[in-house]
Amino acid sequence: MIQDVSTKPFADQKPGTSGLRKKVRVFQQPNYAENFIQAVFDVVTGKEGATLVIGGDGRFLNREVIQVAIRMAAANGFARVLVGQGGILSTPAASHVIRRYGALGGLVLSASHNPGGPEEDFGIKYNIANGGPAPEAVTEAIHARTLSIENYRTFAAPDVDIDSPGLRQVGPLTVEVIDPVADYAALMETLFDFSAIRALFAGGFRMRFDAMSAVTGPYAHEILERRLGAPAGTVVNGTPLPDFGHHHPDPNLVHARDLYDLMMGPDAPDFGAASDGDGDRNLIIGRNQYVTPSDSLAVLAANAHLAPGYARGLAGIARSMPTSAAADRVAAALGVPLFETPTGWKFFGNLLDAGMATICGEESAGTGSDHVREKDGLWAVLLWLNILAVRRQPVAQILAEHWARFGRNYYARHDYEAIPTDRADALMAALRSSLPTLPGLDTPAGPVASADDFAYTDPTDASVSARQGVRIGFVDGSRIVFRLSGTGTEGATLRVYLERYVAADGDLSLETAVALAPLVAAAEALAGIAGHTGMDRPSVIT
Ligand code: VG1
Ligand code: CO
Repeated sequence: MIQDVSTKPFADQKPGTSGLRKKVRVFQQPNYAENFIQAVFDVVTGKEGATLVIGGDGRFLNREVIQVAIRMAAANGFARVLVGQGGILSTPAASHVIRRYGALGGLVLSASHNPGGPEEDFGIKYNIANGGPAPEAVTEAIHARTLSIENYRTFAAPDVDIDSPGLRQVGPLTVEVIDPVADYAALMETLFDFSAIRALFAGGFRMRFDAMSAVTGPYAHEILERRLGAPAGTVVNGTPLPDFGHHHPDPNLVHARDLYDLMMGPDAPDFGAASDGDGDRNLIIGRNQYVTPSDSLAVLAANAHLAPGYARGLAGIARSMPTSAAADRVAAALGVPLFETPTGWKFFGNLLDAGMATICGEESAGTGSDHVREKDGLWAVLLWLNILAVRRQPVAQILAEHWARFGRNYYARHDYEAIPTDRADALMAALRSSLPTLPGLDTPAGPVASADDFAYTDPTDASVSARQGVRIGFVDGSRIVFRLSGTGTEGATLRVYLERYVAADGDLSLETAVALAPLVAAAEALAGIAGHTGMDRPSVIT
C-alpha cells in the first residue's frame, strides 16, 4: 500500500562536489534521508516502469537507507530495482550496472573517502542514465526541491532480504539482488590483457593492494587473486566493514601510511595500490617510488595504448583544473585535445558521452575512462598492471623515463581542515577581491603572471560553472590554486594546490618539498593563511 507521509523541508540538503554528505546523526533525523530521496524522485522524470540501481560502500547506515530507498522506489513508479548483494556496489560498479541494464539512474550510498560509523559520515548521490553523477543543473533542481518538499511517498512493506541473490517483490516493484562484482569484473576483462597480467604474477611479480576495509575488498579478491593469480594475501584489509575498522578510507600518504612504509622499506613488493571507501580512487606506489595522482594520469594516458581496450588511441584527455598539467604535455604529444574542468567527476560526463575525451583524472587520486562514468580505482590499478606486464620495468623507471621525455610537474596539495566556515569564507573573499591587483606583484615564487577565479563553459551544452577556484600563475609557469572543499561535513577545508614545472633538461630529482618551498611561501603571502585560520601548517599534505 502506498503511503503519503507529510514532512517538512531541511535547510541543509544542498549536494556538494559529490552528492549529499552529512554526519550519520544528521541522516538519522526522522525523514532526513526520505526527504532527499523524494526530492531526487520528484526531479527525475521517466520513473514509470523504469529500473533504478541501489548500492553503497557498506558503511554504517547503508543497509537501513537501502531499505528506505527500496520502499520509496516502489511507491514512486519504478518497476525494478537492482541492488548489490549485501547492499554492496562500488561507485564504478554502480555506474557500470546502470549502463549495462539500461537503468534510469542509481542511488549511490557513500561518503567516499570520509570515515564511517555512528559518529562519522554518510552520503547519498544520484547518478543519471549514463552512469555518471547528476550534472549541476540536476543537483540544483534536487536542492530546490528539498526546500519546498511537503510529503514523501513510501510503500508499507517489511524489509527485503538483500543478502541472497534472486528476485523479491515489494508491491508492484521487483527487487533483483545481484552479484556486485560479476558484471564489473567481466568489464575489466574486456579492457585489459588478463593473460599478460597473469603471466606477470606467475613470473614472481608481487604487489599489495590495500582495500582499507572498504568496498573494493570483494572486487580485488576476485580480480587480482582469483582471476589474475596474484598470491593469496596480496589483498589486505579486504573485508568491507561499516566503520572501515576505525580507519579513514582515504588512500593518501597519511591514511594509507602502512602501505607507504612497506613500499619505501627493504621488503617492498614490486607494486602497491589502495582504494577509498567507495572504490573510485586509487593510490599507486612503486617500490621506493610514490606516484602523484597527477603523474599517474599522465603516465596512464601516455601508455594506455598498451592495453587492448585503448589500443585504438585516445580521443582526448580531461583533467580537473587543480590537477597538474603533466597530462597536458601528453595530450600535446599525442595530438589530442586536453580539457580542463572544475573539480568533481560530474563535469567529465558530457565530454565522455560526446566521445571528446577517453581518459580523465583528478589530483585527488581519481582516474577513469569512458568505460563507465565514474572514476575507478581498480581500473587504474589494472591499467598500471597491464602497462607493467608489457613494459616489464619497475614503476620508478617508467616514471623516470616519462619525466625525461615530458619534464616533471612537481606537485603537492596542502589541506587545512576543520577551519571555522566564516574564517575560510573570509580568506577566499579577501583573495578574490585582491585578484585584480595581483598580476605583476613580486612574491617568494617570483612575479605573478595571471590571477583569476576559474569558470568553466561546458563545450557540449555551453552550461557555465563559475567560482570554481582561484588560480594564480607565476612568470616561470608555476601555479597555486585555492579552493574550499565541497565534500566535508565539519567546518571548512581549504585546499591549496602547488605546482612547479621543470623541463626535461632541468633538475628532475628534487625533493618535492624543496621544489615547492617558494610556492608555499607565496601562498602564505598571497592568502594570509595563518592569519585567517590560526593554523601555521596544513593538516594533511598529499
Ligand atoms: C574531493 C576531491 C575531488 C573529488 C571529490 C569526490 O572534492 O578534491 O577531486 O572529485 O572529492 O571524490 P572536494 O570538493 O572535497 O575537494 V570521492 O572519492 O570523495 O567521491
Ligand atoms: Co570515492
